[in-house]
Amino acid sequence: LFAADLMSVGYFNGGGDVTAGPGGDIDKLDVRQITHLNYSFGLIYNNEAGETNAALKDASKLHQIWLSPKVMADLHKIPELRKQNPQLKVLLSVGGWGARGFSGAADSKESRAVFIRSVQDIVNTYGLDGIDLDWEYPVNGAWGLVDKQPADKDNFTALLKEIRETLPKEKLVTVALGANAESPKSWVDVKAIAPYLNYINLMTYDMAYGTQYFNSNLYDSTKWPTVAAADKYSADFVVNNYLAAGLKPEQVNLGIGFYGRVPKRSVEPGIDWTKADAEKNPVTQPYFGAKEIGMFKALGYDLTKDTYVKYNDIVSKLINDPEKRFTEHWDDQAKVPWLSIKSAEGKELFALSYENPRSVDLKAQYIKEKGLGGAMFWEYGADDHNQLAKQLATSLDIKQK
Ligand code: NAG
Repeated sequence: LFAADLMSVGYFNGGGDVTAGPGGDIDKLDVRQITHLNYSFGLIYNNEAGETNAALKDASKLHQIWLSPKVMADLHKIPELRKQNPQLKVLLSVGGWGARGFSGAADSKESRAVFIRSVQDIVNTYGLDGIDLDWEYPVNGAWGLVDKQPADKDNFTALLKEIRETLPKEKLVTVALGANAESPKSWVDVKAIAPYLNYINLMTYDMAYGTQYFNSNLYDSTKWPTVAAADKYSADFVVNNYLAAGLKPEQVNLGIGFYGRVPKRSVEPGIDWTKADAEKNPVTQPYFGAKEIGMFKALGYDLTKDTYVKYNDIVSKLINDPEKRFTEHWDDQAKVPWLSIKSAEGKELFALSYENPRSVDLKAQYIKEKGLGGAMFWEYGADDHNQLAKQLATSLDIKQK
């Protein structure tokens, strides 16, 4: 018996991303380390009131996919890139955090047809192997950041069904789904969409919000516990939620963040929304003071705006800090590394958790034990000399053919 070949699906932020920053240099990508490249992102022409990108407001192109000049230039380089790894599959990923237009594009048979026509055009023009949709999120609309409606759930199923029926069968159709426990319950009909998809990428990261310390812990930690039950997340918990909703393990890729996050609770009170008068009675208090906030600011991070730190910057700026202000730790329950800093009073403060080759290897072992399809990671431009992608390829036994 031979285990099926495992996948390593690497997102690459080429076009620019609200969180990950400006698009990276496609000429620096080592695509021998991955099986699938999800080039990010195509966006959607839309008429949402909150749209700030003027280019997306062209009414004559409503519901079509918009590619920025940088994205188009990069996609023209894909044939050259394939020479490194002839087996590589390349998909355009549409959406990302804060991307508008999905709710409208999925809304009716007519709007879906316009969107799907645009998918076909792009796949054909650039000779791509498929399309990936990163709708964050149907029904929920990123907690009101983008337009949403209750019908999104069934409209998403219809959209995926119609894409599958339109694209040739050898083209890949995939999605990224959010870690939130509500996603497999009320946002996405996972059982209904699964037959139309080659595989599903689970975004098992971005958990360092509310009263939780860790960002992409494999399991819960008793040393650094999450206070409010609703905030308590781990990659294993998310995978189990999706499997319980009816997905087969082999359809699912485990998401790995090539970045860390400073816990939101370091700078914001933690609220347990199940408690009475919750907002006035936070269950945790911020533990960073002016000194810690100022230190991150000097390193280039405004923690009131975002808490995202790329792995390559964690290595060069934090671990290799010339003033040695950060201390490395390993949490053997969470199975991820984290860094501490010393408070003015000499107290050890949790600064951020992230992934390193050791945690990536353990996630690969988890993928094998659970019988998952493979790994997905966000995003290749944040890797440090390809060491996380290389570790993942090695641990998943991905060899160049
Ligand atoms: C997700 C988004 C991405 C964002 C990242 C990190 C994927 C596939 N998509 O919300 O736009 O930058 O997480 O927060 O990861």
